[in-house]
Amino acid sequence: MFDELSSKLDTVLGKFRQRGVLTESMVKEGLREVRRVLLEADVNFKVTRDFLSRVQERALGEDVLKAVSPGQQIVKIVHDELAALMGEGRPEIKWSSSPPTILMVVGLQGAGKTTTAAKLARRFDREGRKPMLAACDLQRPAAVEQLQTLGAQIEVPVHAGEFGGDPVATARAAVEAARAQGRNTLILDTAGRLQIDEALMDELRRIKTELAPQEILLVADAMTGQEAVRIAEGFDEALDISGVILTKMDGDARGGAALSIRGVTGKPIKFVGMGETVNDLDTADPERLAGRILQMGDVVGLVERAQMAIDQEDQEKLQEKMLGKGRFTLEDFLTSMRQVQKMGPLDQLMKLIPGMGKLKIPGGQVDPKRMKHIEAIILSMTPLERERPEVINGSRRARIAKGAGRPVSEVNRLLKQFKEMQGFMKRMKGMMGGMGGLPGMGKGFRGGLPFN
Ligand SMILES: Nc1nc2c(ncn2[C@@H]2O[C@H](COP(=O)(O)OP(=O)(O)O)[C@@H](O)[C@H]2O)c(=O)[nH]1
Ligand SMILES: [Mg+2]
Repeated sequence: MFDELSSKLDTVLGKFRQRGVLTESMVKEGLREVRRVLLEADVNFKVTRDFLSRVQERALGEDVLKAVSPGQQIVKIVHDELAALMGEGRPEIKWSSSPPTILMVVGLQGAGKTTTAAKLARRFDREGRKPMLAACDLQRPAAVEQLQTLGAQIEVPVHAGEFGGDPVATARAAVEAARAQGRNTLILDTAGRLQIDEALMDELRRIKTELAPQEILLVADAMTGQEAVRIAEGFDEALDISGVILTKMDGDARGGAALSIRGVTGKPIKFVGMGETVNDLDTADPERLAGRILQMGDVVGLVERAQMAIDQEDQEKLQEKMLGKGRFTLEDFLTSMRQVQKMGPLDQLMKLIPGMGKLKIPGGQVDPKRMKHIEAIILSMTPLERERPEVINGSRRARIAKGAGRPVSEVNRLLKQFKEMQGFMKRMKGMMGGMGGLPGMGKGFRGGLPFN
């Protein structure tokens, strides 16, 4: 997601990072580049203009220009302003104190309403709520059927209206059904059109008036770029929506839609659709969205996952060895490998690390069986050998192989990989040093390890 926007911003902001002391004209020139990137990524021009004027005002402040590393500060300002633009904190659902909580899903035809309604039901069900789906799109016979199929798949009851019937009456009956069946969360799937039209808005307004839903969530297709902004404006004017769900963010959607919708309507992006199955719905965290746009990596996600698996102290020691002055030994290799195993697939983790997204890691995943073999080999080494693998000569290799019950070729392979990894780590140290640490990265950075 946001790949295109990310990598472009990365290039522009990279220039900032390299510069020492900044002059006013350098800042302006740099921000012109940022402007071009945002517009190219389909960010609304008005949103872009307002955004840049805020950034420029802060960036031209005395403090920044005189700072030790003004470039970095500007990157940080851009990041902060992006996060602010995306909203604050994680957007929540407004739950009703007298159930059922009613959520109305609205949007144009094909935006992903029906799919998203089912995804929401799935999520709420997993969270221990008792969802019910209501099919209020009665214009196309297939629409009701589609929701019923999805409902059956996730084992959530579906209240369906009759084809050609009155959607308002159906919605009202659905509320009754939910109450009668003790379902505390009702998700209404509504009809869509190819374009915003008065008849549709009128129908939706009537449902809104009748049911007074807690949430009116606009489902918008992220692939449509600027168009999504216009649509969001239209729906917001007619219905005063409470939030937006951006679908198809798994495709090559341009990140601009998310920024623009938020900037133009002021309504939060609450969820993002990441695929066609009922599980492909993520909560939208503004900090994370902003971070991704800037290619700072999804540091929060990375840290969260790493912390689940890794003991804090171990982690700091390891990080010091990887990125600091410490020597990285085979013993550390073993520790880190065990930790990474607990974290999940390596290639996925690496995507979360700033700048590592594009990096190809051979193999990517660690095969548990190979892990066991590697472990056996390292455990057959003496402490000296683990500390200084360069002492491992031919006869030591043979002894280690025998002890581990693995062929000598495997010992050789491991030693070769370890050497490659040390090289990789050196390069990484160089990179990290060159960047001098990125905003928000600091101690939060927890690296994965490259091996296959
Ligand atoms: N890749 C992807 N496809 C999606 C997503 N959400 C919906 N779709 C697909 O978009 C198409 C239209 O979805 P549907 O729910 O029927 O849209 P509706 O007309 O608004 O109800 C279907 O083929 C869905 O599988 C998403 O987040 N990612
Ligand atoms: Mg539909």
